[in-house]
Amino acid sequence: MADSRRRSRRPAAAGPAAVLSTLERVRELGLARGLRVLARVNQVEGFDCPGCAWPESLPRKALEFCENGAKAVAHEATPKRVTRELFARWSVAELAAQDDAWLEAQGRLTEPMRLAPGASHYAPISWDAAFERIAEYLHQLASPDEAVFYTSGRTSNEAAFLWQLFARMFGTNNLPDCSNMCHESSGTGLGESIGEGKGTVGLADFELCDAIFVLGQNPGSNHPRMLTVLQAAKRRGCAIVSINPLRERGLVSFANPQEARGLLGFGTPLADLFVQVRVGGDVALLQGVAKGLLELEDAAPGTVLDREFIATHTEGFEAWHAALAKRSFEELERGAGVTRTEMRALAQLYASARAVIACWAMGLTQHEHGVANVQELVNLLLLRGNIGRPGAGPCPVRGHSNVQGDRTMGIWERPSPDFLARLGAEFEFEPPSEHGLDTVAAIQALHAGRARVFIALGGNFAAATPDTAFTHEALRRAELTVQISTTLNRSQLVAGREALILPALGRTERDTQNGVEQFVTVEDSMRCVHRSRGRLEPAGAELRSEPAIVAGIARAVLGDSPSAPWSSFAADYDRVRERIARVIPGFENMNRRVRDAGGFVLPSAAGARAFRTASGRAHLTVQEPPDSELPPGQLWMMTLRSHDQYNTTVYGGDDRYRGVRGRRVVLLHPEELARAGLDDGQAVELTSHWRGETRRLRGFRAHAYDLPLGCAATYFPEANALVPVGSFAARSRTPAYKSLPISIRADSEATS
Ligand SMILES: Nc1nc2c(c(=O)[nH]1)N[C@H]1C(S)=C(S)[C@@H](COP(=O)(O)OP(=O)(O)OC[C@H]3O[C@@H](n4cnc5c(=O)[nH]c(N)nc54)[C@H](O)[C@@H]3O)O[C@H]1N2
Ligand SMILES: Nc1nc2c(c(=O)[nH]1)N[C@H]1C(S)=C(S)[C@@H](COP(=O)(O)OP(=O)(O)OC[C@H]3O[C@@H](n4cnc5c(=O)[nH]c(N)nc54)[C@H](O)[C@@H]3O)O[C@H]1N2
Ligand SMILES: [Mo]
Repeated sequence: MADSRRRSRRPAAAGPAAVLSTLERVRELGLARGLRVLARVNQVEGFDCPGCAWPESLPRKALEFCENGAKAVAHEATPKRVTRELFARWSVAELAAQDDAWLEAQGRLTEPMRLAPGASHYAPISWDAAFERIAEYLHQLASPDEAVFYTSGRTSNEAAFLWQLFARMFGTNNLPDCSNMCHESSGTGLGESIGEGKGTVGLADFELCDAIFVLGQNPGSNHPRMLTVLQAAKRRGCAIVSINPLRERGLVSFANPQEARGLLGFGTPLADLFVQVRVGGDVALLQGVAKGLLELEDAAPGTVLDREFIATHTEGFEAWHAALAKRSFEELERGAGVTRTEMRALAQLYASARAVIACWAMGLTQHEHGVANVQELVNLLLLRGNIGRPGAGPCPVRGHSNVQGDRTMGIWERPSPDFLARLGAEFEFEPPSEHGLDTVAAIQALHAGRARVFIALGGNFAAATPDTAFTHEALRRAELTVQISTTLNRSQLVAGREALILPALGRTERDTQNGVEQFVTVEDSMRCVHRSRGRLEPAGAELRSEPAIVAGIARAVLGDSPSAPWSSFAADYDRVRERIARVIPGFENMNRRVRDAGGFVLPSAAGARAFRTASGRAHLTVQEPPDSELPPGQLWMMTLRSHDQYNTTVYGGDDRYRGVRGRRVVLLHPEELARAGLDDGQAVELTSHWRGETRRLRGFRAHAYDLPLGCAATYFPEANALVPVGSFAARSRTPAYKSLPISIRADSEATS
């Protein structure tokens, strides 16, 4: 545990460098246009930032965006265009030889393109002909379950609702999404423990808590607007704890660019306590903290645990207590890589805080024990009744700006019977009840030939998924792959026998249907549903909105019918929202309420201590700390985002806050470097190990870095080839992107 006041040579997060970097992006759009765009980000009458799902304040600040949000916006609003001439000049093989950053830098897609079977180049196709191709392929399938309908989390509620309706009317629940790779462990863990898969807190709770735990999250890069909220909490005396193998910059020191001090680069230290847990060590750590808490309770009975809450609202306490009693501090210290002194200090801090919020992201979810991580954290919250009262509760911080909303709309391969019954009643059909394919299962089904058509509503499936070689082979075996996208990316180039690219409008752009301007809606990480309306001139006259594209496909496949009039849905999104209001609880009067400034907040039953579990109580669950032992020479590797990327969209090679340049690097403790006989900067080869299988990657460079012994870090998506498709979290099936056993050796043939 280190003191946050220790002096550091690196500059504070955000501050002048962030402002300069933002201005640089804006200049690419032309200064006047760029500033006009940014003034609209996250405003009541503007568009929802496509960056992350962190909520906006009400009333809105004049500038509700951050450096990285500005990058995402500038990327979408770029003046560059991918035209039919580019596709005529470059074959698919030639494009595939370019790196991901080059592909994305070509700009916005402008018209539908088709790669005919056996062809070397994409060629233009009309929208109607493209929809007909899709219908032809879907109609010749032996079963609707041979089709896969993927969704990425930027998709609006309206498009998502139509998309899942179409898939189910077609006859399948094969609706994998990016959430399968993201917060699925949170949804699964929270669902079992507290009866619903979302967080229970709102922004107001951040003004009332006494401590905030931030586990496995790097808000400085991935949710920068969260730092402002942490800073405000800190200033009124709230304690902030970061539990992370890395001392992430944004939590060490934050210079708020919205304040004069911050603009000059003066940083506020945010975290009071850093617990440098080993990669994969959270279950052991949290159990150690719970042990410390029980010691405090024994020393002063009745003052530490919330006995009344435990008795009234939970079950499983005795079994949980008995299981914990059997664990020794020795074994927990080994598992966590943290001493019992630190565990006890954390317990003390937790016990002295009246109300606590626990925030987390991918550092907890992307492990084989991802669900166990989340549930052990919930156990800790339940022990002191830290749920369902002001200033307290679980807060999974979502990634994509509407990933939570897409789930609410029914994008899920395992829909509840209740949801299906309501959907079937509204649209007069019998929805399929059998569960569909999630992301991992979809890859395996495509590989085995059990799935034959793959259609993606956004995202970059070929690059975001694990086991790159296996996944690419799986996509290539498809008969038809379709990408509904805004930019050129890997997934369009790892094509099935036939492939289509359908260019979509982005968030920033005006969406006009039948001469009437439309808006869409999104749900943020804290259950607030609100409008998003773009104002920019669309990047091309041929672009269509996502709702219109989905409706176009559905109409070609299923035809318009009185119960599902697709053309009418696409013409007026109010008609889609009318249906959402009737099918999805909490959306009553959606059209009216979403027009209120700031929208409306979906209720949380767990947040009112009404747990929707079978017993009506929250569960304390018994978790087994994962085995942390590795054979000699192996390390636990996590894959991370840098400061200069949005998921698979890489803007550049500068991870500013971590002071790392270049992306094909592996970060290691200096002692691990020495142990492996490597020099800082040396060319290395990485090998992952899983159930006797190995996967190798060359062309990496070793980089000495402050992270725990026995651990390593690389960047996503460069390292995805090392992640076995079969290595995923128990129950949630989230790929174990952050606990991969690897070995490293010098790459003697590399020219460095
Ligand atoms: N600018 C920008 N913003 C983004 C994104 C982006 O790529 N760029 N992506 C969006 C998306 S989809 C998502 S899901 C979020 C992701 O947001 P994050 O979850 O913050 O992203 P990651 O880089 O995956 O970082 C995971 C953090 O977990 C830590 N960690 C890794 N393993 C462990 C562990 O075993 N235990 C603990 N305690 N910590 C661990 C890492 O050190 C790192 O700080 O961000 C969203 N926002
Ligand atoms: N190793 C490793 N792998 C990971 C992760 C990790 O931490 N480590 N994180 C995982 C996580 S958390 C996630 S969420 C997934 C992300 O997986 P995805 O969501 O599939 O991937 P993205 O990179 O966000 O998708 C970017 C593409 O979306 C398209 N796009 C952008 N905006 C729009 C839009 O408005 N409409 C449409 N139709 N298309 C649009 C663009 O063409 C762009 O190329 O990756 C996962 N993969
Ligand atoms: Mo994500």
